[in-house]
Amino acid sequence: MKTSGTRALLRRAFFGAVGASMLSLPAMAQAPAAAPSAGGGANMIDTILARGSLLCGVNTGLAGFALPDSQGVWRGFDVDYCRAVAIAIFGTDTNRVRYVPTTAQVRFTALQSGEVDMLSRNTTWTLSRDTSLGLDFAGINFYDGQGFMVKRSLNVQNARQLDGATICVQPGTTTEQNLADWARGNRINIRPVVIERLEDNIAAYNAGRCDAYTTDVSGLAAIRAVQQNPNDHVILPDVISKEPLGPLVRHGDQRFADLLRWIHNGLLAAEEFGITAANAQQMLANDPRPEVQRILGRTGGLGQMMGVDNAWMLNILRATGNYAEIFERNLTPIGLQRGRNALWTAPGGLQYAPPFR
Ligand SMILES: N[C@@H](CCC(=O)N[C@@H](CS)C(=O)NCC(=O)O)C(=O)O
Repeated sequence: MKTSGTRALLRRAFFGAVGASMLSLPAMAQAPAAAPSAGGGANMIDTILARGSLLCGVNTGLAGFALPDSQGVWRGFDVDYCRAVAIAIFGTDTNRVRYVPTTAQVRFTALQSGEVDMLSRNTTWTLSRDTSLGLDFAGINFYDGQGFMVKRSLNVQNARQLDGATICVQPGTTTEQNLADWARGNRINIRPVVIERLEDNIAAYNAGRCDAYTTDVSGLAAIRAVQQNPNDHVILPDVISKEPLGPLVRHGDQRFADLLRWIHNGLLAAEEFGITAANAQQMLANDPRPEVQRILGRTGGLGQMMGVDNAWMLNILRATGNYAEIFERNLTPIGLQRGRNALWTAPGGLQYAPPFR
């Protein structure tokens, strides 16, 4: 259980982050960086190396996923994926990632225009995003689904009881579409209140302008964790959609997409083989299993096949730890359990890495 001290810190960081992003967003919109010929077959690894940093599009501020701490250092599950990519490319993440906060609405334009090299934020893989937006999803690093949060005092037990309710929702999201589908499909009458910015949604929900707030369950957990009294809010048991979340890049450089895909696979494989931040170096020296030696880069030349150093996964693992370590450091504190995001070897787990060979 989290202490109220931690909660106060999370709260401060959350609202601080949102404030900062409000200032930086108009500037971002006006100045879409020197685009590395967006989508046009640019060699992203070389572009990033030449620039000296990775431009990683993250959330504007979601506890556990992407949020600056009290020192202004970005932390979270999605942030660790940005760091991992920088480490694969540069060998280190020290000052090699520039975090660009992106709202739900601007995120795809930010990626298409070249303002960011990749998105690492709660983005659902859908057919239309994968094809008509010219983007490529590099895997599913978090299996999620859409839920509802209500005030405990409303005494609502399940989503069906939301008939007639006002529900706050952000535009530019699958959330907005699913809410409409769900209401229509179940003949439930809801009144959506579409509010652009996350913090304005939360303010509206807190002020009682909406009976419920809806987004991915992971987002609800993050938002609930930074509420004044998390226990005053309930995440209903109903999950009305599939939200497979993962990092994405532009079409045009398969090598960069491959790198992201295999970083995620590498984090999973490391968990499967028991390679951690603390023991990676030692396992490189002592572990007799050939696949462990290939993951850690002693044999197989797998890094080279992707255009990075063979020690790519060793370096990443020493910095971020494996998938379980990333999950436990960032998401366990906001109350999320592994569930479907457990390895395939655990009951109900869906996370599965193809072979390292
Ligand atoms: N997974 C859904 C929803 C993702 C999403 O962007 N959710 C909102 C609500 S938690 C968010 O992150 N907003 C942050 C922002 O716009 O600043 C999607 O890909 O459309």
